[in-house]
Amino acid sequence: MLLYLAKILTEYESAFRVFQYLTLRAILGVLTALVISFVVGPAMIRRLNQHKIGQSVRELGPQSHFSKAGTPTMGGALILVAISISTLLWADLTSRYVWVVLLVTLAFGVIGFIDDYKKLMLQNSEGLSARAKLTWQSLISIGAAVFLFTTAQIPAETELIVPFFKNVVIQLGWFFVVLSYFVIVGTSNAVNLTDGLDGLAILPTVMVGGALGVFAYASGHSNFASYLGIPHLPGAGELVVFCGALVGAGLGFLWFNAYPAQVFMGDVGALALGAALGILAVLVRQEIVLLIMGGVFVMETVSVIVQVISFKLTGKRVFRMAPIHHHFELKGWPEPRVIVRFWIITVILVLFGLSTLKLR
Ligand code: 57M
Repeated sequence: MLLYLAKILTEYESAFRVFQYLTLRAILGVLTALVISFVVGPAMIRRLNQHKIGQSVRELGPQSHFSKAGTPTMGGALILVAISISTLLWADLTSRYVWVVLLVTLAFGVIGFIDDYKKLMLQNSEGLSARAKLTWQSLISIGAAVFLFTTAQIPAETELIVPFFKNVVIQLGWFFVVLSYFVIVGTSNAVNLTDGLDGLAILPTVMVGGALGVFAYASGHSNFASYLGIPHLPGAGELVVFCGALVGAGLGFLWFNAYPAQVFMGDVGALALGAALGILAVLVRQEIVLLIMGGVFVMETVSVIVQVISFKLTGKRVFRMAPIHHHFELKGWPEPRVIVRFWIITVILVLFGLSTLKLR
């Protein structure tokens, strides 16, 4: 919105041209989202507390979590508001990339919101049924993937880039829709599973989202793309503004979600942020790199799959409890130790993922 305004003002004062720079708008996106989170956050936590929108904690879980009962949840709504306002202010709203990422994120947020609302307000412990959740997640992700496939302007928009191999590019055809579906729905659910300790999901989301912003910037810039040997995706650079907003909103939320958390993000945050990372990876054609950088999300998900399969087949558990963060808690690690170690793992994986830009 402000880009449009700046373009008009440039006719009268050339200094406004500075707002056309993507990097400046991305930085302003980070700061705007941060400020919104800091300003709105405390009031929102107070209101959630007043309305008793607090988490119920399952008795099956680690004992250390019992004291968390009543912590306000649905803080993810704040993240989504901050991301949306900041993106609408600083991004080029004629970009279809911007609208796709924003709409998919918000649509997954609505699914999470309904789930949280049912659990908290209507005291229905099941929330939205797993089937209903998956159906809506599928409809949204397939809808977005079909839209991207049918409106693609160049082959690179639907090809699979294989990291480390400069000349290996796989033509996906309609398989693009299938792959995108699994990436978006898979990442959404993986982030949701990870969101079980204070700050455990949000900082890796910020780090991976920020790194995908680097990929967006590089792919959208013809010189950088050709220098790095990655496909040039005209217009993809605009996604860096959304990534900036995500980083700002995420850090603003972490301020309140850091151990001991004053607020949880709820499904409204976890499902939406996971979907945001998934669709970003699809848009910048870096699905495999997402798998690497989001290794913590992958590890959490695999731990649940292994635990469930092992229990069904042998009656024995591989982990003391899944997802794997509970396993370490039950081994006696204090919560902050698990969290910070998972963050460190993500730093390493994100650096490894970023290195694929040059190592090819
Ligand atoms: C939701 N929700 C957190 C909070 C957060 C198949 C099975 C593995 C599913 C899994 C599951 O339901 N996962 C998705 C996880 C919950 O947090 C809320 O949920 C939102 C995210 N969706 O924003 O609103 C609890 O997590 C803790 N928390 C924090 N800090 C945070 O910043 O401490 C969350 C955010 C909160 C709080 O205690 O109450 C959750 O963990 O429930 N189920 C599980 O994860 C359960 N695992 C399990 O049953 N394992 C079995 C089998 C089935 C694999 C096994 O190992 O044998 C565990 N969940 C809980 N207790 N609560 C079991 C123990």
